[in-house]
Amino acid sequence: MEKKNRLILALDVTDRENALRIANEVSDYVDSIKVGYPLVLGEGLSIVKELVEIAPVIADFKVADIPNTDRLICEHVFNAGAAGIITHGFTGRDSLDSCVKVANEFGTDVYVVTEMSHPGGVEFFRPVAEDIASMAVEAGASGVVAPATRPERVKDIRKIIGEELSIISPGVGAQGGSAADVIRAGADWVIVGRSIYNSDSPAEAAKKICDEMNC
Ligand code: 3DU
Repeated sequence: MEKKNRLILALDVTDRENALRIANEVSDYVDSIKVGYPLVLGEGLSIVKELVEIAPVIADFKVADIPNTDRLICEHVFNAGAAGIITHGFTGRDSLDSCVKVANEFGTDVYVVTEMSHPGGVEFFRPVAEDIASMAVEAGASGVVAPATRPERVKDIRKIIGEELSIISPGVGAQGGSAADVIRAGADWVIVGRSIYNSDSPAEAAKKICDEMNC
């Protein structure tokens, strides 16, 4: 993903019309659009084909299954035109390897969740986040997902993954995290949903976050 604005839009609206309107309004300010279950279950995977005309798409399906099922999911997503996919890592190295293999065939990116940004994200993830980050490096993932609500954890995870992998970081705005703080802590991109798509002016909201990060 080209680093221009350091902002990824989490497009968790559930209908095509709103999705395309918001995506078009913020396209100057975002490097990528993240879509997940809310929009794809609402409109089908074909929405990805439409959104890639506006910006590169990351599919946030938090893939977490056996290697064969993971492979099938990744193939669908990349055939639809997504430039990247978000996977879990707790399912183990063989499952992650399967996703990375498909991504390498398509020339796309795999981002692995380390520790989640919501309060419950510390319950089970905290003790394994570092191990998952190390595994992401060893498996040849493109990057990891780390919590903007805990910039100190982004710092910890950056130490483990080094400079080659990217950190994409959700939790800014509605979840309480600060874009500037988490970029300072070592994130490459922030992922922002509600603060943008629920705003009366998504473009102004996106611009404000960009300005905070000096991009
Ligand atoms: O809180 P927001 O509305 O800005 O949306 C954050 C997005 O990032 C949303 O799509 C959510 O599913 C995703 N996400 C997290 O919030 C936290 C994680 O650890 C991983 C993904």
